[in-house]
Amino acid sequence: MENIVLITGATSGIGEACAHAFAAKGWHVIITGRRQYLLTQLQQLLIAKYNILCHVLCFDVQHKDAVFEGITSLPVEWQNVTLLINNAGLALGRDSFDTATLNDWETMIDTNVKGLLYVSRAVLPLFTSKNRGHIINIGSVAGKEVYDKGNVYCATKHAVDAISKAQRIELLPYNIKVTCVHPGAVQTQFSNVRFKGDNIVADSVYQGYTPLQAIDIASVILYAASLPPHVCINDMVVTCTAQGNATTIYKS
Ligand code: NDP
Ligand code: 8X3
Repeated sequence: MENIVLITGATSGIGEACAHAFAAKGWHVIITGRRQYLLTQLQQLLIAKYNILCHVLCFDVQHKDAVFEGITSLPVEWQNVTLLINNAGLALGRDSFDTATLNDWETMIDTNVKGLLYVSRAVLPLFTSKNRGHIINIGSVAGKEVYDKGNVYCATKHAVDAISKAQRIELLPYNIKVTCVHPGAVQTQFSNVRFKGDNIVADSVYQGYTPLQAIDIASVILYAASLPPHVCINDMVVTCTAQGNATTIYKS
């Protein structure tokens, strides 16, 4: 099999849109997430709709052993993976530094930073052994600027930015591309998760302007993955037209 992509966080939002976008172009996909039933549903849909192969790995990226067990157990034909999209992530809460919940901080750090590190290291031998590969990390505008009550979420996305830069220089000897995509506001389950099921507040995040949709970011990721072997997009900040930076959205 040629052109295999492993996508973390494929049960929703940007990751799910990536699974569709890559499968539509004939890529075979390894989809991962914590919710097995959604992974199974998506696997069936992708196979039926795009006539591609799809492998499911169900794990929580926070759990180091589960990540390594899952990836090292890939059937041999799937070990030819050429692209990793480190997308699984979340924000929890929009609270001031002095009142934010420590558990929320820990979950964001364990998922967005440590989870991304575990998955990257687990997949890496499949790239280095073949002297090729592409890692696309999903950062955020929150990894470029810090906003009020963004504290630890912003810190985790700044870490993704730094990790991407480090991977890019340190993996040069293995001919591995590293791209970091930094979206602005994308209308997904992100805000429902951040505001812990308060869907009125979550919906209000996307009112008064036209936000990005998950497919917009998936299209950009697909573009970055489709360039010739000698071309690597290092870094992309992608917002909707109404958003100027992490804190400025023109609402009508
Ligand atoms: P969604 O909430 O729609 O999707 C998040 C995905 O991450 C789900 O598939 C979820 O799967 C997975 N996930 C979360 N925690 C874990 C975990 N511990 N282990 C494994 N998988 C996990 O949000 P988005 O699609 O918007 O978010 C995707 C990425 O994009 C995140 O990294 C986010 O920070 C980033 N981003 C989002 C923006 C936005 O405005 N939406 C803007 C900038 C960046 P499951 O629950 O099944 O495990
Ligand atoms: C998600 C976008 O603006 O809530 O990373 O940080 S934002």
